[in-house]
Amino acid sequence: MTPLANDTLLRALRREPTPYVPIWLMRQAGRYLPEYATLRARAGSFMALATNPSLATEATLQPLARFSLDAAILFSDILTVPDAMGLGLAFSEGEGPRFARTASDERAIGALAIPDLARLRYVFDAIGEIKQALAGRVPLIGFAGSPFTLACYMIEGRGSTDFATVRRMAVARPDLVDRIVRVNADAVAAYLAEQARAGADALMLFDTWGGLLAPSAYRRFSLEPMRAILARLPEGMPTILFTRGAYASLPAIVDSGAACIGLDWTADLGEARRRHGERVAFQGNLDPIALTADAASVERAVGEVVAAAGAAPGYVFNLGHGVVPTTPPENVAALVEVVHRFTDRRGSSGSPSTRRAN
Ligand code: 1CP
Repeated sequence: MTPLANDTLLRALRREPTPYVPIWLMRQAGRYLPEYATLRARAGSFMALATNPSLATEATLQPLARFSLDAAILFSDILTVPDAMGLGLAFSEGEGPRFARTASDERAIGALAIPDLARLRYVFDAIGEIKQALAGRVPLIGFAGSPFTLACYMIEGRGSTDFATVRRMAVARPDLVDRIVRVNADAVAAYLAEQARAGADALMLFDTWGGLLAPSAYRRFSLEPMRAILARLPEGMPTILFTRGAYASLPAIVDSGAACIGLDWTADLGEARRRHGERVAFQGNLDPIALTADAASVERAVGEVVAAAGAAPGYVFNLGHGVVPTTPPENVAALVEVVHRFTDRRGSSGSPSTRRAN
């Protein structure tokens, strides 16, 4: 396998020193980029784009062509796994995901099974094609949804602001929620192991909705299944766990087995690093909305996040959640440049454009 020209992300995940703080962004490919809109229109739909390895490769590389990001993230979606379980995923323009079938009662949840990974072959093929196209420039992050976050969409069939049906079921029929997250954990463990075999250099679990739960329910229905997945991944694989809105559970999250913990913007990054920075790396946590402000404000906000993170190894710059579609691409360019400049530990030798290989 080609050695990486820029391995700052992998070093930071291992809490080794890096010449500067690596940066990548959740949803770095996507709707804020005009070339993404063009590509999506050419594909015809989000799923047509995501299931075509060459087009998915193109989408993955789009942000890297514009910005000196230190990692690529596979262009796909967390909901491809329940789709492969037979729930029938569709994305309509401007609406978000919809499943044709839900898994919201005892019969449907009982019938769920680990999907045949051949149905997700397009993802593994995309990883192979992306790795070739990257030619070792930067590492590639593979990912999956957390068992609980997947369950939210599987039970309700679509997005929601509060997932009240799921939270009611967690109280009234915890056995059903246990069952669905257990199947999802088995499916995600197999899926991520296959992503690693296909060439992913690091793996991330996206737990967007675990923070909706009370702490004890979070540990049972979200954190425990994530821990089970992490324990089954190949030895030494760098992993990132991101639960939005669960800062109160951080000590338990630090024990999950993940190498790196993603924080949203409501978390205290400085406190997290002081308390747990010897055990895990951290990733985050600029408010994504900050990127819709003027350039001087973006620079100030980045300075605050970088100061909170401190100089110790084991830190990856990111937003506290995904890039929002109204983000001006120029602000992302400024962000990447400012993070690299503010965190350069090599003194004044070499400008950012000459010192990085990507
Ligand atoms: O219309 C479009 O073109 C689709 C927009 C879009 C994109 C670009 C969706 C629909 N998914 C994606 C890609 C995607 N999704 C990635 C690609 C890699 C990257 O650049 O980061 C990743 C990692 C995801 C993960 C994802 N999908 C999550 C977890 C992270 C998060 O953002 O919270 C979730 C919850 C989803 C579901 C989903 N997919 C798409 C939408 C609009 C949603 C949210 C639906 C909702 O709850 O309302």
